[in-house]
Amino acid sequence: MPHYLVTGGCGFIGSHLCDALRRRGDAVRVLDDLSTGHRGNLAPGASLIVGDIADPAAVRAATEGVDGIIHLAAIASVERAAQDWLGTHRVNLTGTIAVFEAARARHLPVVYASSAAVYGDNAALPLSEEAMTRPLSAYGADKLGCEQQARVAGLVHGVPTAGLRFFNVFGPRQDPASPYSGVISIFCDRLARGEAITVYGDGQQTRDFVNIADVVRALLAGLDRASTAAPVFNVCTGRPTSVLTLAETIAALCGVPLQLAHQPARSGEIRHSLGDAGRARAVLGLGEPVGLREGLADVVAWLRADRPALVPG
Ligand code: NAD
Ligand code: UD2
Repeated sequence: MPHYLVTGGCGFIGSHLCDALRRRGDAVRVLDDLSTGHRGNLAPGASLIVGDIADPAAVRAATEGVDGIIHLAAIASVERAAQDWLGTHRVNLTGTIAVFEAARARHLPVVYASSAAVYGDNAALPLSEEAMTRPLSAYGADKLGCEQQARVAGLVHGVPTAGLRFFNVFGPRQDPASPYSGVISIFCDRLARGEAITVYGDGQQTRDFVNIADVVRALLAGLDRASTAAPVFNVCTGRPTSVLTLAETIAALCGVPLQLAHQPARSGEIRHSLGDAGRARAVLGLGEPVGLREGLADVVAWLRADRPALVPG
């Protein structure tokens, strides 16, 4: 049975991936410092090493005996990267180099998380992987650094990699309590309680919201596509949704009136983000993405099951 190391496996995306690997019978080891992840997210049958991704000895030890690495550990927030520039750089870029270095020593393939944030304010929508990268945030700049180090890993050190540029991922287990959480988990949580939400800017900014089930499919397919050419793939739907439309859709789904307050746009805010899913469909063999409404209903159902104090459906 194949054995994988999943870094960040106690987080939102990582825990869903580990569940999928376990379901197909693979052995799974998780390396996570539990800073935003939770022990309770650990997939049944997976083992956990609590450690820091930027500690090369911890990463090297965690890779012993595995057949491949899926690297998801990161400080996954544009806002936090703005506040703690150097600290997030250490985790997001130095941590990734530590993973590539361990993979070099043990001859392992690596699938790693990049982000749509690498495109920054490029207005040539939809964004294909060939589009120019112009990050607007420290977070996006570090994710681009990961991709460039992946190129070096392949060309200089013979490490096969595949980078997945996730757009805005959503689904159950995204923690709505954190102010750094994704907009969907925050809106679903507040609206399901009948509370007001905050929209940054005019709410006309758009995002390409991709369901966790599609992200897991892309990660599993990425394992077969890692190569020393260091390919990157968009993981997106190709469908734009404005923040305001998102809020209206969730309010309708929860059967509550929409109460919202506006705050100034965030610094480093990208106005429109929309991906071209063509390469991922062709090379990773991904099918039609899960619809937004269907995915939102899953999140609301999960929140209601997890937090019975919410307005019942
Ligand atoms: P998450 O915060 O739920 O998961 C990240 C995991 O990494 C957590 O379990 C956390 O405890 C762990 N971690 C953080 N710092 C660590 C460290 N120093 N050492 C070891 N473990 C550490 O976030 P997520 O949404 O699941 O993101 C997973 C990956 O996908 C990240 O690389 C993120 O940048 C990327 N990504 C996420 C999105 C999204 O919309 N959620 C979009 C683009 C890219
Ligand atoms: C970026 C990346 C995404 C991922 C994520 C990690 C882009 C396009 N996307 O997501 O791939 O790496 O960072 O954090 O770079 N908003 C509100 N009210 C709220 C919360 C958010 O209006 O209470 C708005 C926010 O201003 C933004 C949109 O919702 O316009 C999405 O915000 P987000 O924090 O969910 O994600 P974003 O786009 O910064």
